[in-house]
Amino acid sequence: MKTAFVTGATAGIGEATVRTLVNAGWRCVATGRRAERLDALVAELGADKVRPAVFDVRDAAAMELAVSSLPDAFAQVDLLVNNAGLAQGLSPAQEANLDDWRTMIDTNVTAMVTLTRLLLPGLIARKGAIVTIGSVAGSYVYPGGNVYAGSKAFANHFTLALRADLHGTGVRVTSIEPGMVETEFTLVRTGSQEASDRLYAGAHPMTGQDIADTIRWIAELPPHLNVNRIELMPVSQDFAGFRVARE
Ligand code: NDP
Ligand code: 8X3
Repeated sequence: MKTAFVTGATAGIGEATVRTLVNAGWRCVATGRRAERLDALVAELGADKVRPAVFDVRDAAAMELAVSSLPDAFAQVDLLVNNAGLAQGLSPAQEANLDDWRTMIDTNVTAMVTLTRLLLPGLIARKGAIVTIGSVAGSYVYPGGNVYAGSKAFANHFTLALRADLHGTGVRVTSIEPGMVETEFTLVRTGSQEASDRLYAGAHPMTGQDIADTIRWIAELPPHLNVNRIELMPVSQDFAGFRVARE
């Protein structure tokens, strides 16, 4: 049985990924700050299948402790799913809150590379795989995206760069770059359930399950095959965004 390490498993894409991988025969380390949600996953899927690891990914010492104290059954990680992340705010750069910017960089960039570096030796030893959840926001910018878009451009590109460094190791590396997925993402970004409901209403957005199915597909490809990057959107969304300001 293979083991996945899935960050951000208390909601959205990460939660669906743990459920999907476990139902496909994997074991999962499931991380997040909300312990009660991880406990619910353990109750649903079984303590032999899900190992909760409660820590804030911005706390490097807590992350290292969580990794080093994994019980034997979960310590040999074959698949890292770098999923934990967030956006905060939609203000234009000139009005944005610097604390929001730092939170996004600390979470989406610093924590992601820290965890990747920690798990890389084991992933190389086992010829494992790394899947990072980047975003279309890293390729196509939009007003108010500023640091979120920058952090996801970093995630998209760091993941491709990993592929170069891991050349010849047998480790597979994939950047998954989704568009609109209905999760708690917009609630977290705006602080408003109403704003979240409004964004998704009538848009037929993707679901966490759509992305989880993609992760499972990639994770279970034959060892000679690597998906470098994959961009997904709901049919209702596109990337046309040029504007002209006129006097
Ligand atoms: P959710 O808000 O539903 O889930 C985010 C997850 O990240 C939660 O489990 C949360 O756990 C975890 N997380 C956030 N901050 C921290 C932290 N400091 N420490 C530990 N865990 C943290 O959003 P999504 O499922 O949509 O987001 C998952 C990923 O997908 C993110 O990287 C996001 O940028 C990306 N993405 C999302 C898209 C969308 O439209 N929804 C589109 C493209 C990419 P907890 O709060 O319990 O700590
Ligand atoms: C999340 C998708 O378009 O809201 O990365 O930035 S978007």
